[in-house]
Amino acid sequence: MDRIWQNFIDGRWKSAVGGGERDSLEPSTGLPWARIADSGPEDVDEAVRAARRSFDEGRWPRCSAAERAGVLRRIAAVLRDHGAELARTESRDNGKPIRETGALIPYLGSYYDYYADLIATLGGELVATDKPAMTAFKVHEPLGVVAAITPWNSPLYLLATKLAPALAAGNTVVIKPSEHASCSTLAFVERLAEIVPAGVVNVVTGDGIAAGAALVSHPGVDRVAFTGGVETGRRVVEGSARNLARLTLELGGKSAQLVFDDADLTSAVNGILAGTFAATGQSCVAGSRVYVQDGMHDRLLETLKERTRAVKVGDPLDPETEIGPLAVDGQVERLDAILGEAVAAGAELTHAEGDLPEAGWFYRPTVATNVPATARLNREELFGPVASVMRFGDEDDGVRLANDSRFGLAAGLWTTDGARVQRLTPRINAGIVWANTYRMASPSMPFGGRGDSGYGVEGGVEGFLSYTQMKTAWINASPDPMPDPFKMR
Ligand code: TXE
Repeated sequence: MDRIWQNFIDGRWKSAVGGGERDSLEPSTGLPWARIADSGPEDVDEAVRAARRSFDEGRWPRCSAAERAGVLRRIAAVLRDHGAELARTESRDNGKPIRETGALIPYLGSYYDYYADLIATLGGELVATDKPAMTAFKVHEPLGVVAAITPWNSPLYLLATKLAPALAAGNTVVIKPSEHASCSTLAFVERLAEIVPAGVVNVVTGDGIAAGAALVSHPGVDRVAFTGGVETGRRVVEGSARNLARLTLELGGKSAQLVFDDADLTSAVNGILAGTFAATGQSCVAGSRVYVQDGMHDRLLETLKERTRAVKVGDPLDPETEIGPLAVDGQVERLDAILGEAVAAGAELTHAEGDLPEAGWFYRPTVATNVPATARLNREELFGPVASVMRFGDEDDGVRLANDSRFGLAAGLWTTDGARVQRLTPRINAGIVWANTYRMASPSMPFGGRGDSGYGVEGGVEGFLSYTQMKTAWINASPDPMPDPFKMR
């Protein structure tokens, strides 16, 4: 056992009130590697009260933007200086290959730096009105206590997109990481203890019902930022309604990639591999519905199958590993069931060929063909390394197929025709369109979906504003007395 982690509340480590703990399993072995607090409503209440006190009485919301920016820059430095060790923790905890976490986690510092830069320049604004002698202005104020609920597929990334703007705006935060992968969040927050005032960042671990639902519906919470599954998202809406907490929901997707006859084959194949196999397919933007135009179909499929057969599956801590295990117990059986249904309906599968490790929740990267449009494989978010490859005829056909989903998070276009990209981008029903690239993200670019993919954006200026509320002020600068409201002028 590597470590027993407690909750982090008001600057101190604390066991869950009832003393409960739960195992954190290592996906590459399926065995416990750490323990975390199994918290309930009382722990959540204590954390929210600490965050509330820090917001209502503490310095954080009232200190200068420059001071907050300084703290954000120190947080960014933690991610850069300790990125390698945090990446190792995350890779052990959720099985994501170290080649991905090792590159991503130090980069996450740029989210904290971006919001530090933003608040250093963002001011209020004077408003011209039709009323003489009045000074009218508007300013952005923090909302209060933010509940940040994160999933297991990319804990520190999905925390950065919430914590950085929330802190920049002057809010205080209670984080509830996934019970399946809490350790990298706890290790990160441990490094913040010397940097961020007590009570400003708190972490409560535990499952979705006892800890998550209690947090979302707590009367002391003003804003909920949620990334997770669709059904859970619906429950989060209901819970947060009790308190009319503001909400953003990032609920994943079933994104399409359209490959046209004129696409660059190598780029398209690399994009499909990145889109479906990165993070072992456990990525909200996974572009797993691949539609290929008739003239390109056979060539692309052959190349994709060849590359898939050679993908290296193995220990996530080995820098050579391209695909690690699935993060959560039970997902292998779920994927087997979904693929089994597709095969029974006529689908054919091509897998990676090397041996799989004996223990752990490993799954062979797979390309599926002849998948009926109605199969679960083509309808549900899979969260596994499987691409379905289908054909399409003309542009209209491609757009119709791409839009045939309840989700609306992302889409990829592969074509060398720039006018086509411009023509099709507005016709695609998704929050993000990537053309001749995939999985591109930056702190300055908003990110969010529509339909069953949720609502609201994270990232960019808009992401920051969603952690603020507007105050407008009128100041009467006239030397004349306030007129009597009951006398006609
Ligand atoms: O996520 P949950 P699950 C999708 C993906 C995956 C499926 C199920 O398809 O296979 O969802 O994953 C907390 N109130 N995504 O069930 O339950 C929970 O403890 C408040 C897409 O593991 O949504 C965890 O911290 N919180 C996705 C977080 O919600 C609750 C990322 C997410 O867990 C709660 C993850 C409740 N009632 C899964 N119930 C993406 N958008 O990238 C659970 N939680």
